Amino acid sequence: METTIQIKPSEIKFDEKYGPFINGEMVEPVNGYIDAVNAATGEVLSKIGRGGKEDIDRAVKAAREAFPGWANTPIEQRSALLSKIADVIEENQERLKLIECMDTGRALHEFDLDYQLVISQFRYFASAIITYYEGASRPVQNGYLLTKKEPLGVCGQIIPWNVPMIMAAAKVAPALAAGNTVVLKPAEDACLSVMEFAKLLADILPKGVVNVVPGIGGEAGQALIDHPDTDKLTFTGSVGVGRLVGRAAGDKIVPVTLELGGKSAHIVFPDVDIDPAVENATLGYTFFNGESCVLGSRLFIHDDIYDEFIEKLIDRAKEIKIGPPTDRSTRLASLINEKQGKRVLNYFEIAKNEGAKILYGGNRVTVPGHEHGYFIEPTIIEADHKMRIAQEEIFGPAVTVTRWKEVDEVIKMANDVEFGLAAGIMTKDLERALDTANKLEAGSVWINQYFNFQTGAPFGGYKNSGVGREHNKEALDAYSQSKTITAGFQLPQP
Ligand code: TXE
Repeated sequence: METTIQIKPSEIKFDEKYGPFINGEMVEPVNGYIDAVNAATGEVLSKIGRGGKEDIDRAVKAAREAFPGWANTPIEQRSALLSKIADVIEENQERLKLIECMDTGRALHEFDLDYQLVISQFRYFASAIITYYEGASRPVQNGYLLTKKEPLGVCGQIIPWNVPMIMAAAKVAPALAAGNTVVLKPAEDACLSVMEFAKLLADILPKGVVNVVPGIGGEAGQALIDHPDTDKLTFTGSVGVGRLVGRAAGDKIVPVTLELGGKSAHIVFPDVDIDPAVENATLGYTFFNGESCVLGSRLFIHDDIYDEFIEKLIDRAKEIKIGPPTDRSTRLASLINEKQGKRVLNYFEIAKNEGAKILYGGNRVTVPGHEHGYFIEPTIIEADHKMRIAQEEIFGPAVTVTRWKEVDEVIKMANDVEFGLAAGIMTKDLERALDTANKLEAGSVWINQYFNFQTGAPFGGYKNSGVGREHNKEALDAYSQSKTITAGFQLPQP
């Protein structure tokens, strides 16, 4: 849904500060503010609240108070309000896209896909909730049994910085649809679009139904997972923090959904048309600036076409326009911050030390007027699949390339990794594609078209990529609990 962007970056007006959004309004944080900077230029765009324990406590209390009212709101009304949220995001999307573009450093054109997914999440759950409660009852001896779904209560949700509004939508929409209230902790590195979203919600939802507390992971995030009065935890981010969230949920005995990292295999069979396959592979490792958990970051290319494929992959990488994020023709822009930039560059050093060969790229690029940003060349690295560069999540525009000859061998290599979030297959042979897809340990497998996200299809990971599924009705299960009521007739006295 490409829209004609009429707003210029210079026309975006930020609030001077974004405090935590609690009980329907922006409030003063207890611990002051931190700067929200433009990832590419370093310009301070605004200030965001440095949420702490007290702010989280206030937010959880507000969500708790709002819970009975929201849980008892008729589902048709909840559904209508979710549709309204979708409409309002749609109306404001040009502005939100630009805000998120400046905040994250990602190329503006990518946000067309982001916001298509954001809006469709709210529309999908507005619709899905209507058919979710089918109501099941059956006669039992001397009575009836019926089952019903109930919401869980207050949900603590923590999201990362790479696709802030996709993450917010994937968590908030199903939680609200199922009748829960929310405390959302967005990432300190990029949360301005989420704070603007909170402001939009103030006019739609009852107070306290959604509360948003920005802040640092070890402070606001930790306080949220440790808070004794939440009934569900949901997290997207690194495996390390995911383990902390999982432990906290275990200590409290509350359900948890985790969406963690990935290192997805993209397998190229020898029967492909090389040019479109190269295009798809390139998209697979460069979209989202490479800062995506589903990146097709391990390319396995069949021996018969390896040399030609690599040559064209390099030619394609040379054409990718690296430039200012807000320029619509830019295809690769700035990583989120210096820490992430240095981490990516350090992985290239690790690769060289391991004996991997950088076939193209590997360097930081300077974009005039955006010297603060970490613009990294699309990077193609020939590597053995056991090397660290081919096993660990880099989170940058880089791909390892590895040669294969036998299908069994490539499936084994594809699965020989701690993650299992996504995978890609390219071939014209559908039977072979489906057979391979069945054998891959991955939650989503894309055949001949990488990043083919469909709202309504389950999304989540195998192995260390997480627990649970989002984007579909399974998310409604994850935010609900079932109750069985058995009613007995009184037996006539003998
Ligand atoms: O993630 P963190 P970071 C991966 C990716 C990236 C790496 C590090 O490989 O390079 O993780 O990124 C909050 N208690 N992914 O450091 O720290 C934090 O404030 C509670 C993959 O940014 O996991 C933020 O809101 N919360 C991933 C969120 O967790 C805590 C997307 C994610 O931050 C916390 C992002 C704590 N103790 C990174 N510490 C994906 N799956 O898409 C931090 N947080």
